[in-house]
Amino acid sequence: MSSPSISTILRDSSLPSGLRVIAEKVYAGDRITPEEGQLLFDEAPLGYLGSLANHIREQKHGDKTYFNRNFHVEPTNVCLYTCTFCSYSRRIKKREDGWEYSLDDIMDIVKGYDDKPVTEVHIVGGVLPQYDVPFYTELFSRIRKHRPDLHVKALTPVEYHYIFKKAKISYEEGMAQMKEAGLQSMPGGGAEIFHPEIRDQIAGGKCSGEEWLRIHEIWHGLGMRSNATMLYGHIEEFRHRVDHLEKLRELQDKTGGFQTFIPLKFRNKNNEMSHLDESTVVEDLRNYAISRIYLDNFDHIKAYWPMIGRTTAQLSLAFGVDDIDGTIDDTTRIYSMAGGEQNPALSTEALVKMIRAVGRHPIERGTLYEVIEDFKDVEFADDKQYRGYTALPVV
Ligand code: V47
Ligand code: SF4
Repeated sequence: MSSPSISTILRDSSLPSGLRVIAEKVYAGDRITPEEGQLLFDEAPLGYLGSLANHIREQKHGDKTYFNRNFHVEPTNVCLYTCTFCSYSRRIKKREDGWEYSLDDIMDIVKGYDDKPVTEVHIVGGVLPQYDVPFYTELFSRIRKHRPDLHVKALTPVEYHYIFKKAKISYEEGMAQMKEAGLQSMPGGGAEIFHPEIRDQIAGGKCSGEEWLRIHEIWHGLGMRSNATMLYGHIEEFRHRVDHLEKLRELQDKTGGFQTFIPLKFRNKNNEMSHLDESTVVEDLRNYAISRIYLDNFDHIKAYWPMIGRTTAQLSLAFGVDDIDGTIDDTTRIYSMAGGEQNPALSTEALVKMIRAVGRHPIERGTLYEVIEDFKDVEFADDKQYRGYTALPVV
């Protein structure tokens, strides 16, 4: 895939000096400042951002594009909190409209995948008192015992902060217990926007930005890995996004424990912020590219396709993204309820074809980015055409 190179960008005499300095820094492999991050959000054109972000992406990964085979388990959609962007949760007063699975219910869901070649279970859901430390330690150890090859990626600092407080144990003690029980990594959710000016309005009551960062720091200190997200495109300003990225970059300098950054586009169906317009595709691509440029110490930038749709996910691969997640089944309701894909299920073959159709090299990965299967030379029966995308010939 080709975008104008940075040297082409640098030959453009009409390029404003601030943007030229940033392009020179990226070319030299240097870090940009928060002020330069702000300038990118305020003024940088899409084509310029794509060139810089793609340069970094190709320096780090060439054409490699990662996906994994996972499934989601959501123990409950009833929640004590009332985040204004959440389309998924039911208030506790209306808990009869939701679901609250027991340990056995969840194990039945996990067992339903026994004959499927999944490598990861992603567990996240609402916050309720019965889902406490003993519940989750029992769940993690039962899953690991039942299926040791399945990587358990579970819960966020939102749940951990709540359950450790309730159990009157420190974050350090709590995360050590989770590791002991079989937790292997933490997903990136619950980060939203760290800055209290925004967080207090959209996610008041749940853990603060500092607490979110502290729990990840402790987890990394145990030698473990996690992801990070940013929920963007609602009431925040660009300066709040820069602040969020800066805090993640600072923590990553300290621990090196983050694997992937996942920008999450706010979807406006069925929630208290439905009156807000959603960000445009151009804004989404600009945000991916700036994230790639800013987070020089993150290995991967992920586009979560069930949320942004397949076509934007394909486009994002030219704007700094090198991972498009992956599912094999319809197991998450978080995004379909908020306006994402109604049936977020794609077979491995379909994901591979989506990636190839934009000239990239698909690789199935495990949660920790270990290569499970390289699909560069794997041929499928109908390689010429896939749901309107023109697939490239297999090379
Ligand atoms: O924290 C909720 C977001 C997150 C909406 O780590 C919404 O691999 C948009 O973090 N519009 C949970 N976003 C999901 C998450 C995630 C997803 C995929 C992969 C990984 C990973 C992590 O979903 C929440 C919140 O920020 N969210 N409602 C909405 N209306
Ligand atoms: Fe609860 Fe999470 Fe929804 Fe907030 S985003 S209301 S914490 S389920």
